[in-house]
Amino acid sequence: MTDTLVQSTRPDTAVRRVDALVVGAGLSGLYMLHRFRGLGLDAVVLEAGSDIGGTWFWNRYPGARCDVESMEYSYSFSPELEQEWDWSEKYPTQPEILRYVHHVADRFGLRDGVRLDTRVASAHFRDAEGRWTVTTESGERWDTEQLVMATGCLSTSKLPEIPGIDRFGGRTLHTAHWPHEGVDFTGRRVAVIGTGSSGIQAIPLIADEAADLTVFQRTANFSMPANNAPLSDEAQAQRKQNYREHRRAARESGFGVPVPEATRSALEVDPEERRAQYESTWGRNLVGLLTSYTDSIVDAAANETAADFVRDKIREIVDDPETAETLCPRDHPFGTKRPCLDSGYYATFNRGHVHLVDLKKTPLTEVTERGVRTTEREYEVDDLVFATGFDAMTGSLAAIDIRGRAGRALTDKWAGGPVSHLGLQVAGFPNLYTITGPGSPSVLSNMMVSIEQHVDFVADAVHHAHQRGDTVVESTEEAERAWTDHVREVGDYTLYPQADSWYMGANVPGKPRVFMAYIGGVGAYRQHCDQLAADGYPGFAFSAP
Ligand code: NA7
Repeated sequence: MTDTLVQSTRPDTAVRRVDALVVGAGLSGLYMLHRFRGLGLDAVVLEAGSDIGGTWFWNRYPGARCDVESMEYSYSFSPELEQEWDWSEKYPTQPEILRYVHHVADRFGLRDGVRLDTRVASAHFRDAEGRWTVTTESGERWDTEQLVMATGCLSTSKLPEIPGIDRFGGRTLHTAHWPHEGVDFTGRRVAVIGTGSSGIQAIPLIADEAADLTVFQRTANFSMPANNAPLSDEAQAQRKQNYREHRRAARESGFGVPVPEATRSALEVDPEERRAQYESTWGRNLVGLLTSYTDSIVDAAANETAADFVRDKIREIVDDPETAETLCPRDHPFGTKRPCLDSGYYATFNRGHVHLVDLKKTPLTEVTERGVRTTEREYEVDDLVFATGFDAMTGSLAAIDIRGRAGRALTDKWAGGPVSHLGLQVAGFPNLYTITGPGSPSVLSNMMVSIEQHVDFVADAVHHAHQRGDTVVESTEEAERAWTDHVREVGDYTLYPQADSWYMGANVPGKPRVFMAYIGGVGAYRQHCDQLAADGYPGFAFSAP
């Protein structure tokens, strides 16, 4: 470790003093460590898990896979790394991404900067010194100038708010806490609750093993075929030759994935041509259908043409018309909940031992000793799989007692929903940075593109401060207000606020209903951030207490 031990006034504890603490050793935390070390800073990463990898360490359920292509969901900061790493499939599996993370940690010598099994409990800013005291759950204390929350947007998992979950006598699993040794469902009766990305990826594979599988669906989701396949050496070599150009296009795009820019409204083309366009995107990638026309995500009628197209596909695949109708999403515009990429999800419902329960008609009421009960009946199962998602974007920040100037709690400041400057900083919380935080493109983008851009922005801002002889960087209230208003305005222009999505906080009872991500696009967002840096960081105050 690079930290120095400083004896505190309390004889029983030592406070470890560093320049920078990073919370979380996922893809953002590790790159942040690399950048801080490049600036010559004494930096340490605290990680709650027993190993590095973040999301890809925890989410080990069958079929867990990224929905962005391997060669795009990878770091771009090192051309040598880009050239030497080979991906085996179009879409990377969780184990392959985890191998990549370990390779990166070894290649850049990052492991000795990470403290594993260390969960942060609190972070309190000391006004007079302009430094943070960070305390871990085991009582370790750290004293740091910079504090970067690289805690991920989907890291605090959640269970349904129904009684009896502890009562169940069989195996209980959550997709986000999957046993490392794997789970054998052979011959078992299984219930899966939740049909977001995790459920949709896991269900076909669980169905392969289980004797009987019941899927409990609250909201039908739009899913498209991944068409996953091995990556050929030629395809990989070709991309590697053009990597710089491809990365540039990703950075300038809307979602961090290069796709042709739409020029026309979905409503100005005739239905045949529109259908052909949608067909050409089907099975290509996650964003092609949504970016086919200029108004797909802002105009309800335009959006409905895409939604109709997917519903027709579902009806083509699913044999039983009633099951097909239950699987057809009707309560939110296409894309306003993150669409899924699947491998055989809808066809799984053609298998005799797979059943679908519509929780909109018969809601869950409780978990019993033997299974789950809806308003209609009890379902007896051996295994209960929760694919019920996360307290997204703010959950992992709210779980830490974060206090800024004058002891103000972040949860207090965010009581009405998150406010931020660029999704990166919160006024009154100096030197605290949230990587891909609420108010930035984050979950609406290829996370790798957004992670690298945020980490680079933070490293550059800290370096700029130090060059001025300052140690404190703090967003102003005005800049925060203006940015938060802008995020809301752009969000309100779209259809996103119409959905009961985790983007809106709607999956967590009592959470303020606010569209938490910035939909202005990663390209426009990057340009704005770059301009601020070029102009000497207006909206940020620099000081040296
Ligand atoms: P998601 O996408 O939040 O999906 C969770 C699913 O669980 C979703 O279908 C929920 O229905 C369902 N859910 C949540 N709570 C309940 C209760 N109480 N009862 C019944 N059903 C419930 O999480 P994932 O892990 O699948 O994916 C997260 C992201 O990871 C994904 O978007 C990608 O970015 C990768 P709801 O829709 O809330 O009605």
